[in-house]
Amino acid sequence: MANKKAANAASASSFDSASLNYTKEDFKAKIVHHLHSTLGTSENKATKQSWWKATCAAVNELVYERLTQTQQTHANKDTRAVHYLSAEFLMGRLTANNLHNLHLFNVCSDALKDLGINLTDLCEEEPDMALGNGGLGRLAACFIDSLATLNLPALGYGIHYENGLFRQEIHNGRQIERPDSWREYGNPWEICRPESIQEVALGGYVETIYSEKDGSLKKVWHPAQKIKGVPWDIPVVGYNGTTVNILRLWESKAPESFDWDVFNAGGYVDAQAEKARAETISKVLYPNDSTEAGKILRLVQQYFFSACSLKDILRRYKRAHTLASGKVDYSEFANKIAVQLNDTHPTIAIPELMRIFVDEEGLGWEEAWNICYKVFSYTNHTLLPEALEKWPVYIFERVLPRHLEIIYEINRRFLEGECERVFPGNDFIKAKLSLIEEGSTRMVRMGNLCVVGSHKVNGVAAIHSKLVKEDLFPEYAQIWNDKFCNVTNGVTPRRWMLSCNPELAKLYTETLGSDEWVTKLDKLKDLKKYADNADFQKKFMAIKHANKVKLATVIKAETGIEVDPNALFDIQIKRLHEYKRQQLNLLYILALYRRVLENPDLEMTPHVFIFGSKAAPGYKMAKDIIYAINKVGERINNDARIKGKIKVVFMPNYRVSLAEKLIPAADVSQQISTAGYEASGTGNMKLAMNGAITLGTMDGANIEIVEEAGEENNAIFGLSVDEVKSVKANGYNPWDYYNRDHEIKKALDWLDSDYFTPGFPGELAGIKRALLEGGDTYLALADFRSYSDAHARLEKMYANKKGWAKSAILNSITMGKFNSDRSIQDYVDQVWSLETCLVK
Ligand code: GPW
Repeated sequence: MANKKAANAASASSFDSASLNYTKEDFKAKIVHHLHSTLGTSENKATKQSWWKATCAAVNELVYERLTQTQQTHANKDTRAVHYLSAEFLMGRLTANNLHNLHLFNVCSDALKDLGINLTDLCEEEPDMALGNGGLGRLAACFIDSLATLNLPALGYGIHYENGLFRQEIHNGRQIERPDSWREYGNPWEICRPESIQEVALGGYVETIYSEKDGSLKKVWHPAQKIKGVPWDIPVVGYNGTTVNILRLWESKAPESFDWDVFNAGGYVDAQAEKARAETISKVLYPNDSTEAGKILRLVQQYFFSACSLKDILRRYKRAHTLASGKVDYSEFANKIAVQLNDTHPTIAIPELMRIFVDEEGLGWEEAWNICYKVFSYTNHTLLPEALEKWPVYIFERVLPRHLEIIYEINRRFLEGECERVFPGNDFIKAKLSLIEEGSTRMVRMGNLCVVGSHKVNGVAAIHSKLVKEDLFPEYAQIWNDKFCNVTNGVTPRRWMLSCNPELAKLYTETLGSDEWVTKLDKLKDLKKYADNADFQKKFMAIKHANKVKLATVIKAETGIEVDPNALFDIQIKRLHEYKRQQLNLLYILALYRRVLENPDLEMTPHVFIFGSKAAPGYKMAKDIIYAINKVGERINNDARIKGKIKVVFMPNYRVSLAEKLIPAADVSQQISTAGYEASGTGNMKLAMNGAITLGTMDGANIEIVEEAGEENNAIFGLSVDEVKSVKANGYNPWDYYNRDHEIKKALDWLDSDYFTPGFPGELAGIKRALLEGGDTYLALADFRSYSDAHARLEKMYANKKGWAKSAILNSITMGKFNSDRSIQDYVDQVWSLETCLVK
């Protein structure tokens, strides 16, 4: 019985289709129908892209039905909902994900097979929806998957960038950025909603009007410009498929009416230029991860999507809460609306809601504020000073003059109220907590505004939340201790196991006799008894090997490099940043290469170092590190003396769909940030779930990962958060390490030669300089020896096949905590107090 159930759950399409009354034949008919009637082509002429779009159209028949059902149910019940405001949603591809969540993957695959088409191939037709930079944007994508899966009323709000994150090409080892036009040939998942267009204002001046009647002062904002926000909806299909929520992305347009005067005056060209300016707002995603661009356009983007989203929220609220008198009853607003700010990027929503309440809806300040802070909550994702947003006051004056006044008023009331009560007369602390930073250029501190204007502030891993409370905002924590909390990040097992590693998923489902783990990831712990089981280990390692074979093919196709699937696949995939320390990985590669050259008979497991990473286009050192990885790789990969013992692969254009191929094939997951700098990390979770062993520091969520999986099953090294603090406090001198550690010296001097860049000495010397003269801000040299020792421990572990299999299995099956469903449940319990709403 258990076996039969397992077989059904794992693979039989009869199970899938029966649950939805969708048979293979139905699906075939629908695809062919859409090929004809939607795509206007026929079976013998259709391109792969047409087949893909026809398949999406067939899936959408179901998606739209459920979307409508869900939205009606939420509206009828007037449910409390969370609104997740994020400048980034890194969705990747949606086809396989939607099919899995509807339990239609196997039916669809079989239907297409009959039509002579391979579904996996077809999925490759879909361009990634890369509307995000990295972890923060991908987290938002995992979270909306979990919100729908948990049947929670939720909307994602963001920007409909015409160009997502740049496409990376590598030319002679260097990163070149190319535009990413993800919807050039149409996107079958998005629906334009002209009926929900919003208009927002920018610039201009504020007029103060004195009322003769009651002596009050009224503020009237006379904006200089209006921008139209056109919503595009992406259905977000929950696993099991009953709840379909909406991700609403705003595209900027010039309002129809704007240019008539100019137009009639013969200003056709000016009018077109004006139109182009309006459309610039949603043109492109800023490619900076964890650093601030500080550009006016970025603030305009932030206001544009925050203001459009709030107007949308208010429109919906008013529909349900307008009294017979025509007045709106705002007493229920904070009970119905929760707004989560994904980092400080949408902070401007706080003064915008105050402006709407006070200037437009006629609420008193206190009444408005009492609603406002209860609505908002804020997630902090970094402690890096260069990533904490600050906007010059002069930019605010030009772009959002009324909002600046409101921020001043929030600040005045805070400093004279709560702040004065807890720190009476303490001007030093008041200056620190002020929403305005004084100085030659006065700045608005968006993080401080978030803390003052939210009822909850959370970090994204236990250690990070502690540092947010104790190091970043300690005085605020003295004022509002209970405001601060932790929600450890998570990732969706639907995309990051079920969909990207189907064979492993099948093994787990068959062994457990159920696929419950896909939502209740903790269930995988029941497999613990198999961690030592020779047969299970064999199956597990065979799947890993097959995934490595597949990846080797991709590597060959993308880079021309041959790698041996029997070698250890050691993977570091994440944005390029000095704090993430790809340069430390590179230093070790240099040291290892030298060891092999000096001792050609050195016994070692062949080792493939794989990188995937984009650098912010303006981040010189990051780009230099990419160049160095490629140049060092070129030399090593072509050095016959080392007999293929080391390979270095830099995979170009790292993105979600590439991550889905790399992660299932990883033996080792490098998570080597300087302790205290990586807020959480989420790639660490994805890799561990898929059976990679973590080579990492005690930073971010790594701490919680090894707490679950056992330190003995991973390779932990390096300074702890407290040790990093004390090393820095005692005056760190990287030269000491250079002078005392022979391998460090040799590796750095090598970079300062022309060994890797023949004829161009010193091309890689910038890295050495940053680590020595530059002071090695991220303590790479301090951690090098301990890192090298951890590598040695890994090698030893890998040599013991059974031991390795056991550790890999234990890593994979103990990651239940890092299911994003658990993160969302934590938000529900600690921050949002939402209720599930079942949709028929
Ligand atoms: F700087 N993160 C990111 F905090 O991907 F805003 N982009 C960003 O701009 C920022 C943070 C910001 C990442 C963190 O670096 C990573 O540690 C974390 O796991 C992720 O956000 C999701 O919380």
